[in-house]
Amino acid sequence: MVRQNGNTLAILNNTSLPQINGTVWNDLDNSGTQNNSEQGLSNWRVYLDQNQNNQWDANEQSTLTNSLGNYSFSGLNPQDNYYIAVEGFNGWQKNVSFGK
Ligand SMILES: [Ca+2]
Ligand SMILES: [Ca+2]
Repeated sequence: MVRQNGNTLAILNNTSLPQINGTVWNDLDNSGTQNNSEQGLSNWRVYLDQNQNNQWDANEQSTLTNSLGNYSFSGLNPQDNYYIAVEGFNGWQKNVSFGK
């Protein structure tokens, strides 16, 4: 999680390759879970930072979160590792990595 101006960006991933689903929200109480009062963040670009340079490169798969802050990737290779990242708005940035 990343704090910026008192807000905390949080990302939850549910990984079941070949699919990754998750949510991006403002974790106001820094609990790591999404409370009822904490709204999802829409239109944030989530991407697979496969070269781990903290930038969204042209060859990296990406998607925008929906109105609830949810995103999903499908058709991934179960043999690979994927590195979820969110493109920073106003300096917010967070990477979450996980194994296969
Ligand atoms: Ca929370
Ligand atoms: Ca990259």
